[in-house]
Amino acid sequence: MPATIDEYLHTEHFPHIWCPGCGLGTVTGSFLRAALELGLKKEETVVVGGIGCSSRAVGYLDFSTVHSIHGRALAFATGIKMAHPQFTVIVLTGDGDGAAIGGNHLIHACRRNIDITCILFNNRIYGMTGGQLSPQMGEGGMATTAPYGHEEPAFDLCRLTEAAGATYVARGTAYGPRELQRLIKGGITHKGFSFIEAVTQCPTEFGKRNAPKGAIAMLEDMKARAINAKKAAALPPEELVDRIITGVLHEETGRPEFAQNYTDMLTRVRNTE
Ligand SMILES: Cc1ncc(C[n+]2csc(CCOP(=O)(O)OP(=O)(O)O)c2C)c(N)n1
Repeated sequence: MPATIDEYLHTEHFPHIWCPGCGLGTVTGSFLRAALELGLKKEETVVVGGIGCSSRAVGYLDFSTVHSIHGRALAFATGIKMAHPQFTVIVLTGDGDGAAIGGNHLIHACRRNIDITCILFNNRIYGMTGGQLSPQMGEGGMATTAPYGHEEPAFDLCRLTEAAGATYVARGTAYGPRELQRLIKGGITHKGFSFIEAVTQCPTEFGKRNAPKGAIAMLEDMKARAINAKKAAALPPEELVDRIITGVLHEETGRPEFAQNYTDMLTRVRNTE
């Protein structure tokens, strides 16, 4: 059992590709501390990424890892969980990877309530490919593909995944790595589909074109906008505009879990043959 998070890392692959001030390492650190607290075994834990700066985290992790293809991390993870239901399966994905090209896989994984933990790093832009807009950018955001300002609203990914059937939904930020660690730990121990949105900063591609600029200003903005769900519940909706509501936003037990249901169905069919 690893004694430090370094034992879950391929430090020989460092230095990593992330820019100075990027929040992806902070979020990955929260995940690793949650894994350490839970004592996750490397050979029984599969971490799947798609493609993007965020998905690239899997390349530095010493679990059983798959660096898959853009948008399809949840499809790979679903196959892995169905073949090996005893494994802990975790997906690391970006807002482009998980909510744009991979958005359909996301809602169907929620609908199935398959026992996978999905951590979506939301930096509101395509970082790896040079700053194209993602569905999470929101109105007014500037991107290489929205040089005059983006016209579309973003999804509230937590409400989307709850409505689609996820049974554990939480949001944290790179400003609050300890809270994020707790939320991720809760997601991994939850039986069923867990979705954790990790709001994080991309000072390079997002900050190049949008305010606030620079990692410190972006983190201060996150701090000012974040509000715990319990405090938010006491406020009227107009006071929650532009706030980042954090904490466990939805948790439900008792709904059937897909891999278990499918295994039970196979047993039933075999017994009646
Ligand atoms: C099928 C396919 N389409 C497009 C790409 C190019 N591509 C690679 S990463 C990426 C966007 C990644 O954005 P996001 O998931 O938000 O991750 P970030 O880099 O911001 O962490 C795109 C469009 C690809 N690799 N494969």
